Amino acid sequence: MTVFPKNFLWGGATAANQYEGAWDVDGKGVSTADLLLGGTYEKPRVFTKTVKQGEYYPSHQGSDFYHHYKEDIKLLAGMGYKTYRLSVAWTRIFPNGDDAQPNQKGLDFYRNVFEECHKYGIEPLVTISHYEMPYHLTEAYGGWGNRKVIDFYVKYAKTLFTEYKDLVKYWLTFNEINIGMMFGGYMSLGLPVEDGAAPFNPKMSNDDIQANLQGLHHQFVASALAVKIGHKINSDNMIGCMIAGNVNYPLTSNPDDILKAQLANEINNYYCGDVQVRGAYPHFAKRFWDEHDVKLDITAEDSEVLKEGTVDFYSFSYYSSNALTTDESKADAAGNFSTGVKNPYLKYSEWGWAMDPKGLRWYLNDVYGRYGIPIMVVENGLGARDEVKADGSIDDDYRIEYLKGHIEQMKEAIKDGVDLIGYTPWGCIDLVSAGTGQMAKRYGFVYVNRDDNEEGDFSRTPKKSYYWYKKVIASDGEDL
Ligand code: BGP
Repeated sequence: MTVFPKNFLWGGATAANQYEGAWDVDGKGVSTADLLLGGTYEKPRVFTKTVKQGEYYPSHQGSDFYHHYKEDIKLLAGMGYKTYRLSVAWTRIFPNGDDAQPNQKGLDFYRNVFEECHKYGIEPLVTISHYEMPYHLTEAYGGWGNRKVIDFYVKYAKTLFTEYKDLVKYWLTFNEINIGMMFGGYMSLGLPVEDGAAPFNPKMSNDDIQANLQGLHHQFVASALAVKIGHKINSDNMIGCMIAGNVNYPLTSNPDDILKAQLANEINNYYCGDVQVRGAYPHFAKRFWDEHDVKLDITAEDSEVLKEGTVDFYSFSYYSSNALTTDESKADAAGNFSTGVKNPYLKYSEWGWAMDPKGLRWYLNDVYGRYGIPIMVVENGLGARDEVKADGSIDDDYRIEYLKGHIEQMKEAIKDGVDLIGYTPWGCIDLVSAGTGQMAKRYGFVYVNRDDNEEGDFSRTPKKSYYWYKKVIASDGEDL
């Protein structure tokens, strides 16, 4: 008997706007993600309102999955994948978002991709919206700030459920739905921002918080409606939420630190999780709204829909943890989603993200204890610079070590009693990083020959971790 259940969904994950490339072919419209300039290690990505040809490398080309999907899915099958998480680009299906009819070429592309997956017995897990939406919806309607956008999303989701009824059973309504409220809404909420504004903005004013939370509320309603429709179209559909898993520890046993960490976990994780899993806002929401002068427009009908459209499973991304303190003299912000301080017990990646496998066990137990529904870890991994050796090989032992540590902790969580049903590490084939817009920050088991200077022929090479992960899957997580 292995610890991981026999039908465990081993796999990997990507997202359209970071991976597909071909941003303007076959009728695809301009998405919000297409208007983000690439950043650097030090400088965040910035938004621009007009497409300036040539300035959007590498995101406009990604890893060119659009033209490599057969080869890529074969590589995933070579590792023994049971599932592959990918997103559909909304703008391939509805180029402007409010179009009367879907774009047939976009529908055909994903049908081909899903059929290719099934050729190898790989179950697609589809994110309906991953950090992007048609740009036209932000220009003409104000993005998720406008209730009308709910209808456009629902029409889009309904089109996918209907079109791929025979091919897709696992769905996620929105990627990291909590990110907009944590960092500002451009990437996930399509809220209008000034030309040049950075998409991640941790210093939000009360007005921004109001706008973000209202946009988020519209997304909640859209998600719940999609769940209801998805179940009606196919009662076998399993539709999940996707939360950026935010593990917040108190830096010390000072009760102030403990309360601060508790509040961070409540706001960053349970605010969204509770609405999507339990169907209602949590007890602490009202105080948070009052303290930030937020007045949400929530209709009686919305509340009914939220109750009826709860998800079938809980999924989340996990990369890192935060340590929090009220002691301002210790403020040396570290980590990806962190507003916290350095945790002296952990090592940090080159990008300043704390590496904390045990945080994953903590989070799994925490959310399972709260919700009691099946859980999937749909993103996890180490962003690193890989070096191609003279003989062409890539020895990414650091990545193996990172993933091994996390799989060991998932095992512990299963022994603890958590109903964990799947694991899809992030960027299984190298792709463009969302935060920096770079190719240099790689996550893959497969190397893509393309760099930040537009050099490389997009050829694919399995890294050392490819063969390691293949062994992990073949042994159901026993041979690490
Ligand atoms: C998550 C996103 C992904 C992804 C990942 C890694 O938040 O859902 O899209 O990119 O983070 O982040 P980065 O690419 O910035 O290293």
